[in-house]
Amino acid sequence: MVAMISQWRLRAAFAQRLSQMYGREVPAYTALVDVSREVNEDVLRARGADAERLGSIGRVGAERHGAIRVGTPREMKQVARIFGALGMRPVGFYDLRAAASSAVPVVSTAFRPVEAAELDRNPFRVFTSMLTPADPRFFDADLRTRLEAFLAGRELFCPELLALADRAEAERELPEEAAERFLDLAVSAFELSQEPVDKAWYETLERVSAVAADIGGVRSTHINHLTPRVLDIDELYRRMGAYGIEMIDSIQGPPKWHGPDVLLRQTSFRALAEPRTLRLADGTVAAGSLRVRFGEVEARGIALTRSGRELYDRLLMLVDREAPSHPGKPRSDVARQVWAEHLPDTEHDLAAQGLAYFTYHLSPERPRDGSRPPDTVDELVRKGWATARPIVYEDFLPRSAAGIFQSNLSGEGLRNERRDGVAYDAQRIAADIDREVLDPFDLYEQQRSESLARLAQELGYAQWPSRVAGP
Ligand code: OOG
Ligand code: NI
Repeated sequence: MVAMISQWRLRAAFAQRLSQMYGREVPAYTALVDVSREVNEDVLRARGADAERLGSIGRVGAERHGAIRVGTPREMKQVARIFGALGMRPVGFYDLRAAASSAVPVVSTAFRPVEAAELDRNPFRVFTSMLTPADPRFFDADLRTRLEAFLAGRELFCPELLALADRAEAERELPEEAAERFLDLAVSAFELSQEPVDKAWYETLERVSAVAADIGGVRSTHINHLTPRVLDIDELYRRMGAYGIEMIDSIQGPPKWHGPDVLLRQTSFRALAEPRTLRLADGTVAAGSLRVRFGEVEARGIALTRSGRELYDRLLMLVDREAPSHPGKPRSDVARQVWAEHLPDTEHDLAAQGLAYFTYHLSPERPRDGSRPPDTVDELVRKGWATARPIVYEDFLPRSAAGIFQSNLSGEGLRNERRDGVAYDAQRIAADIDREVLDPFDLYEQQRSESLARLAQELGYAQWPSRVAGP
């Protein structure tokens, strides 16, 4: 009998092989993974079971996100097929043109598993950006035409890879041999190409935007970074210094504070000069180097609801406003203060104020004295009938993403604000790739409401009593 490899195994194998490949290409990545593992082991020793509140150590240790960048809707659609094979769906829309102050002419989505069981098996996700050559703030008509012609003439993914991807997506598995072939082709599609880079063309794009050059200046794509998850990012940041790896000067996202971890905190080391061959104007080939790929690490917290997220965005603005009036005080200290003032500092209060997502589960220690369970979620939890488990934030943050992009750009690039940008949104990406782009809030909400439906059934309610506020 032929062994069949299921989608989640394909996904886990792809993430692992990509990691091996990237570690060969960028040795500093391996250092980052090693330090992350050490930090995670230390946190687990120090905090015990509490360290696993936002995911088992098995999940966290294997957890990675990748970032890739493509040039056209056609390429984006092919990427969607490859990730579709791995059980990953497009979630969320990020407009980094708006979020970044320097020239980052891309719009993005993230491919990831969406069901809780799949996330538990392997939560691999890939932040995927697409160039916007039609945006006149960055590209004039002439450059746009040349860029689109260049992109139209390249092939990132071979037909055999795409055919295998379609089969894996349709059948939700592949026979072992086909799986091997698929994984080989898929991983090598994201390897750094040895093909010489046309120096003049690359530099033409680089004057506009280093990101545009990285995407449209070469005839292939590559993994830009691969990010491990760490349980204590502040400790990791300190230890990387000891390894002699220079990190960017801050951790993006929420500050370190005494309350629960929410959303996502990220930091990175600066893009490294990597040897690349360059083709010069006279046709000769010369050794050169390009600085585009970097290393990043992240800590994940609890997913916030829409109103929690609005509060988060407001707090960021407050920190922006406050920071200049405290010269000499680190921004992170200002942020910590703003946080302490405005954000509830317990999981219970985050839930009670509708700011964060939790799932609810019948407690094995519930009262057994024949009493009737209370009929609000809050009381069920407080009186020991149910327990609340935080839902991990599985997505990204536009401002952090822009910060990471920006901290790794060689120059600001050019951007003509007198021109209007072209509009882009989730619907337009969905049309480009012919797939629904899912709303992350809907996915978290669904997890929450499914858990409540299960709980109601276990409590013997035909449905939730009408006075229940929560579900
Ligand atoms: C993507 C930057 C965004 C993140 O973790 O927010 C990102 C890129 O550099 O291509 O990866
Ligand atoms: Ni990233």
